[in-house]
Amino acid sequence: MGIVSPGFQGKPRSAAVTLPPGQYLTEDFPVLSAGPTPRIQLDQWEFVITTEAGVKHRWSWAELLELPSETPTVDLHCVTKWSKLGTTWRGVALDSLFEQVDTAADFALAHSYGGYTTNLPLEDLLDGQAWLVYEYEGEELGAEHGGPVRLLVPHLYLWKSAKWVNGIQLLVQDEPGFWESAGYHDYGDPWREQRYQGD
Ligand SMILES: Nc1nc2c(c(=O)[nH]1)N[C@H]1C(S)=C(S)[C@@H](COP(=O)(O)O)O[C@H]1N2
Ligand SMILES: [Mo]
Repeated sequence: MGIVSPGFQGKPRSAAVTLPPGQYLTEDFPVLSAGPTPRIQLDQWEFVITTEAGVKHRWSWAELLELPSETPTVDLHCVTKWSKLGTTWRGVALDSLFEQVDTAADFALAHSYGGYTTNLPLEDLLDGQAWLVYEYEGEELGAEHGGPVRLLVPHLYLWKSAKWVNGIQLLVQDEPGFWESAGYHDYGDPWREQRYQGD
C-alpha cells in the first residue's frame, strides 16, 4: 500500500464513461476483416494519392517513415457496437501527405491491399483527424489489425479506418466503398448513430 496524501487521490473513480448511443465497452481488440489478411513486403509497399486530375503522389515505406510522426490516443467505435477507449498509435497525419497535393475534390475513396474500399469527405481526413498508422501500443502494427499500415479515422465508425491501406483516390463526386455499397452509411458518425444508409 502506498501513502496517499489527503486531497491528492488521483482521478475520481466514479467518473462515468460516455459512449456513443448503442455502443458497449470492450477491453479486448476484436479483429474484423471481410476477407483474408494480405501480407505485404515492406520493400513492395507503397501509398498513392491520386487526384481528380489523375496526378499520382507516391510514398515508399522509407519515405513514409521520414515524415514527422504523431502518437494519437483515441477511442474506437465499431458499427457492430463495441467501443474501445484510449488506444495509442503511431503514424503520420494525412495533413503531412496532403501538403504536396493540389486538389479541388471534396471526396476521398480509400483503397487497400486486398481490394477493400471506403469513402469519406476529404475534409474528414485533414486538420489532425486522420493518420496512416504503423504502430499500436508501442509495437509494430500486426497484420490482423491492418499492418504494415492502416488508415485511422477515429471520429467515424471503424469501418472507415481501412486496414492495409495503399491509396486515396480523390473524387469530385462521392462514390460508395465496400460496406457503403452494402447499405452502411456514407458518413458514419457514431455520435449520431449513422450506421446504415438513411440513419
Ligand atoms: N482492408 C480492410 N479494412 C477494414 C476492414 C476490412 O475488412 N478490410 N474492416 C473494417 C471494419 S468493419 C472494422 S470494424 C475495422 C476492424 O478493425 P480491427 O480488425 O483492427 O478491429 O476495420 C475496418 N477496416
Ligand atoms: Mo466493423
